[in-house]
Amino acid sequence: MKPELRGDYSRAGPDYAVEQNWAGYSAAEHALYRRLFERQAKLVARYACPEWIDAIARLESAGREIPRFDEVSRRLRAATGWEIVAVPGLIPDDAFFTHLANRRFPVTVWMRRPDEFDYIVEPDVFHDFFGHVPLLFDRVYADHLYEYGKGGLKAMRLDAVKMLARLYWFTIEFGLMRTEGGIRAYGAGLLSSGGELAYCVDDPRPRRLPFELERIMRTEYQIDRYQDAYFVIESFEHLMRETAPDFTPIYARIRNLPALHSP
Ligand code: HBI
Ligand code: FE
Repeated sequence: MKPELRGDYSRAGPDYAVEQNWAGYSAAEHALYRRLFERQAKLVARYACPEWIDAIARLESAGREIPRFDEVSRRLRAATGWEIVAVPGLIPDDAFFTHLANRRFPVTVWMRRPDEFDYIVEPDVFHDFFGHVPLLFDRVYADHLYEYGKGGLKAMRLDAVKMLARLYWFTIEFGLMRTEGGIRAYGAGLLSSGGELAYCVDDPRPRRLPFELERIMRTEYQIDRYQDAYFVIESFEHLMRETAPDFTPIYARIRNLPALHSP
């Protein structure tokens, strides 16, 4: 992986899996995790989608300390057949897609520093666990992610990963959902963010666009600031339906069209 990544890749296997080494976390790291959890816990009732709220209730120990991945994996396997695979951080696309295509979600093992309480560039254990893991308990969401993983391996063969990564960005990381109670967040980047979780729902500035696959696949995104546009699904069933077709003709059609910036 790129040298500037901060995780310890020295003991990673060929699939980039590592031991979580739960005993290795310091009391300070558990305390920081708890502070992050408590900050978000104040916001999720108002801003998170119902599926996430239902799932976190089943992970009661999730707030006290950094979770034990093997313990959660046992619960997760029983619920949707998924499990957590501990990784040192960001991993190459083929390893990432292969894990998803085998119903394994890569969760980073390291914890951010206290000075990164409000913003962190690379996903740490809090972003990955708090943002991504609860929704893996939802059958439809989990099935979509499984299809995404298989689609990712295909996209690599078609040199279309850049287009597919935008789909992941505007759904799994920064997606919004329309619910009876109004717009709610399901994206992990939103659910784990101290500021963007309220912003994405309440702030009048960002655009909230109906889900449109081809438009999403053409839309550039910023990684170091709040999004100026979000895409809104009606439900995970809706997301599943919209992403069911074979993407090959779509890639061919949009590959050489200019990227869209402010969607
Ligand atoms: N690795 N650990 C980890 N987590 C991710 O979310 C991730 C990754 N590698 C590649 C990647 N995401 C994206 O490039 C793909 O969605 C395209
Ligand atoms: Fe993420």
